[in-house]
Amino acid sequence: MLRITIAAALISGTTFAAAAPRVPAVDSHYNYAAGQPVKGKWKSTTPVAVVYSDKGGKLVITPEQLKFKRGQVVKFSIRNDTAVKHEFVLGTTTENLGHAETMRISPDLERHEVNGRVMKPNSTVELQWQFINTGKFQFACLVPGHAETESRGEVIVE
Ligand SMILES: [Cu+2]
Repeated sequence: MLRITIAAALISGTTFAAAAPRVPAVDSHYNYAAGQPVKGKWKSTTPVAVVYSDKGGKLVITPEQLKFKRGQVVKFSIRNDTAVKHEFVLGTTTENLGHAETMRISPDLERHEVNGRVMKPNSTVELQWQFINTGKFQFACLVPGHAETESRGEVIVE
């Protein structure tokens, strides 16, 4: 009797997994609430252009808000149209505040985080990313002095 119950539980478990949203397996190597970086060619990748520009000494990031669906793979193409170094880091507000604090303490530390890119002046970088979780996230520049003053972009995943 007990064996039958376990078998039934296993079958219903399988059915549930098949009905779950089609989100590819999360790589446990990464631990970002916003999702994970993905490499290579994907059947369906959404190209998204983000531009950092200088408007009279003030950094303007466009667009200010982006909306995606859970599971969506996005190829960000981020252009830094300014004369200074900036960063594009994807995360929750808490994650980005933590990274900003780390950079403030150790400004010379080279960042190896895979949820962002460092942009040299007048350059374009790319980041292919899959949004695994729903929620509100942000993209920000966490360079010391910038993190405190520059505007941030908002990402909503539904
Ligand atoms: Cu910046």
